[in-house]
Amino acid sequence: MLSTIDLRGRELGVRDLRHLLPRAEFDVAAAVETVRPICEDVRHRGAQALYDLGERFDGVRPTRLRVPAEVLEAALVQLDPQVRAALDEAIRRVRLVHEDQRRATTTTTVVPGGEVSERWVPVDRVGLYVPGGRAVYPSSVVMNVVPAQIAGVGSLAVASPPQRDNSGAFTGYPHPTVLAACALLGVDEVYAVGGAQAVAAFAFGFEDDSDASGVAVVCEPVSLVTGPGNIYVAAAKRYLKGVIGIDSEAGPTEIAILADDSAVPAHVSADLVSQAEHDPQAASVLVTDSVALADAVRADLEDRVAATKHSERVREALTGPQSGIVLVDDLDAGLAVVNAYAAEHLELQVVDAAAVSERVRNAGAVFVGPHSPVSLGDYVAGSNHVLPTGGCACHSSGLSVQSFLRGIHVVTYSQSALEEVAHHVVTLAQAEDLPAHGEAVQVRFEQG
Ligand code: HSO
Ligand code: ZN
Repeated sequence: MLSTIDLRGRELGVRDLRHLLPRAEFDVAAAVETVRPICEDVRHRGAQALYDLGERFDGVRPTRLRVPAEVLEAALVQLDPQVRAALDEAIRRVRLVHEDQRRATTTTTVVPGGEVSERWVPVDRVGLYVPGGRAVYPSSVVMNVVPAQIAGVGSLAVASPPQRDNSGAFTGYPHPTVLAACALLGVDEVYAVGGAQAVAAFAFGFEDDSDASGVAVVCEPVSLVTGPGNIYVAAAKRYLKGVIGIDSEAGPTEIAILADDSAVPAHVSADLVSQAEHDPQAASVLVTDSVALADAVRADLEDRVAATKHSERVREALTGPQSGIVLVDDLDAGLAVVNAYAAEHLELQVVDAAAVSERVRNAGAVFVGPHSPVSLGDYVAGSNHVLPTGGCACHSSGLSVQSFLRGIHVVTYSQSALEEVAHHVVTLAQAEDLPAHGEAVQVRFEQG
């Protein structure tokens, strides 16, 4: 398990490294062709399309598209008390961290009488997608809803696929633990819609006049859609980008571990398996200068993979071309590798990990030292788990309060402050052959 990429003794630049390092091929462009008719069906047939598409893709016709309040309440009442305690603690910690991300208005006095402020204004309405295929993700409800609420988003809706095997009051609705997480966070607008059709429903809105309440349910369009999903969700986000804003096109999850011979093989192995459990296309990459560690991790993986619940999925992920062990000469070479790879999650299991973490330039999130595994961050570290994948950590950040805000520049100049700089406006307007720009300033200073 885990192929070896031996980079020892080689001087490699970023371009070479990106070429040599394992990475999943994720053809979103091809999937856009698949989701186009689905999104167009939702645009034109609205609620009826959503019922039909649920039946076709989720294997169950949603009972009602909008989850009734009493079903949300029932989910909270029936939530296992231990799960509730864990979710409460996750919410508390994620709130603590994200409250520190609030942005205050800044005002810069450029010259006396000339000011530029920046106001941070929340998006009016957002749609949060919570996947529900291979696993259920109440933790993703927390990671999406908390920053949106702290940003001050006024209107917030959640969509998650109806589950085939829910029974009783939950038949034809999203997983009850997802519903309970929504209820815990005070989210009351939840839709039993999954996949590409959920992104389209958010983008276009819809009206459902077949709702059993007898009152037509109206889902207003949103301005921004966030949240992870499979390749079809990513493709729908790409197709509808422009109609809506998006956070990112989250791909299969990735873990890279930079480890030296101080690392405990069982910890490294367990962490590699933990993220491989998400998806056969998930990537688990170990970067090390220690052949002894690499051998010990491989040995540990044999038993661990055989014994783990989702063994088949994990084995496929670990034997896939996107996963492997990268052997390097030393720590510096290892850092060059992980910076070129730009993993969604990077663990540092090395001597003096805190100092090494300051040299990390590209990663969605960094997990420092022996007691900070990625699965801590997935649930209760307080950090966000919606992170850039596929190398996007080179240019993008994970989900945060900032993702739900827009900075608006507010420009206020007095007459004298404008007059003082007018000649520069006129000069630049002439240089760009846009003289009317200059005249718009000059007209303010013409006599009589
Ligand atoms: N590791 C996933 C998040 C997650 N893990 C949710 C468990 N539940 C992507 O960061
Ligand atoms: Zn995870």
